[in-house]
Amino acid sequence: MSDSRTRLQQVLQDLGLDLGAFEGQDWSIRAPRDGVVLAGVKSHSAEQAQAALAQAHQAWLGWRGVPAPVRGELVRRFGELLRRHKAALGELVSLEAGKIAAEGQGEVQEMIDICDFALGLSRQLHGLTIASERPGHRMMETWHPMGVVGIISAFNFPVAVWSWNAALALVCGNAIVWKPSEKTPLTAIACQQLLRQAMEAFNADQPGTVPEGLSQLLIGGRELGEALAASPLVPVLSATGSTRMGRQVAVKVAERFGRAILELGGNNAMIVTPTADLELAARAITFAAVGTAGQRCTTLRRLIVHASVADALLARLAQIYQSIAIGDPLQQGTLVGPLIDRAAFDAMQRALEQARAEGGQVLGGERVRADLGQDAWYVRPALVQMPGQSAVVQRETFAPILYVLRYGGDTGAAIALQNAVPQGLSSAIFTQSLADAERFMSAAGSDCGIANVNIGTSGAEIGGAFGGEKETGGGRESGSDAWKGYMRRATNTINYSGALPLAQGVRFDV
Ligand code: UN1
Repeated sequence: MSDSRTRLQQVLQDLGLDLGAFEGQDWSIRAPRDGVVLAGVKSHSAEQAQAALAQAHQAWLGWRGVPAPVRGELVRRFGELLRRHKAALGELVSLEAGKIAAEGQGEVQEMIDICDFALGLSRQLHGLTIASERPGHRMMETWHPMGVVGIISAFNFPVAVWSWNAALALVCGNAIVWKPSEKTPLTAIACQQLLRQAMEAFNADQPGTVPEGLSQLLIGGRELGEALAASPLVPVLSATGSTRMGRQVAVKVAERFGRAILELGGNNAMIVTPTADLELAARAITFAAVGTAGQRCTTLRRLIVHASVADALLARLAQIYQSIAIGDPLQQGTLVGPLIDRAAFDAMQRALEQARAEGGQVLGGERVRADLGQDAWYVRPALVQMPGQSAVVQRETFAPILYVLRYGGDTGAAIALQNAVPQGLSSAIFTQSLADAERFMSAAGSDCGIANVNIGTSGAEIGGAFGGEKETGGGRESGSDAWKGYMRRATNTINYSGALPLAQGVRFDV
């Protein structure tokens, strides 16, 4: 296995990137695949953060006046650069976040997809025309840019989640300030530099279109996130991460009546009914539960399976889990790469201990492939049969642990179990029964933002709105009309009648 640092040099060269300005001693970035230190980076100070916000605000004052379809052209150019550099940027994601090659590439594809979506959207930021009750009047809605959009992103989708926010925010006429996870600043630096290249090329063709400082990157710890949450220069703050982080951000942003778009923890379940295609379910469960080493917010964490099919399904899953290829994420054929770091491994072991204490039967979960690096944390994904939905099952542990619960009786019991956790991101049902599928998607069904039928809980396309309810935070990002979260709505009433009739028939004669 080639050394991660050597591969990093190659990737940076392919991307035409220079880490120079960011190199420093504040902290080290490790490659999860072999535990090797990739680089040292320096963090931004509080003063630098304030200066970046002021500069972004200044840039926004110019950008909001650029026609939306012209703003779309910037995002189109960025998407072109991503296409050109997909292989290298995808590999950088694998090096820094430990994702297997296909998922690193997939993440960049997700960026390209959202750029295409945002480009089309730049010509469709429509408002309604509304019938006025008064003669000679017209009512309509206009959508306007908000200002600076802050983006806090997590290590597990180090570039795609930023791009959902960035691409929409930019076509909607906002400036952006990004605070990536401390664990993945290199991919953020790469994206920022590629976006910069797109801006420079655009300005070379059409001078002065993109204001200087429109996109800012803040590298550092939670104090920078707090600065974004507190600043009145940030009317919208989109934050992805733990429920703990989201709770702090939400309160701070609400204190100043800002808008928070929150995408927090998930505790996603799949219901398997007696009529399900079990082979299809087993494959979907495996991708959703062990993909990205269980470190997606949409990872399948709870399997709620009907007692009549549980043994057959579990036998098949145990077989797959035993044979799944775990190892170097950059090696072809690997399906499960490493956990992000030792802390993630320790948290997983603690959860498994608690599960045992609560009566669980654990299969797997142990450390494997220690030969790949002393500080590289690979695990066999764990299948854990639980007697009930006890405390550990109700909590999100960011690791490949699948808790299995059996249900008897009808699908209503399974739906009730599914909804009886604090989180509400993604959910799925495997069934051939139309009635069960419809019930699951109905108002009395799944309480999650995503409710799938015969598909796993993870791997959403960018065209739909992404996000969830309850402790997941309620935010929506990416497709559908999520763009409205990045704009403000003005209601305009225009009177061309020459008279002044009042609404509700009010008489006020002067
Ligand atoms: C996340 O884990 O934060 O649906 C986002 C999915 C991906 C996005 C996950 N498209 O799994």
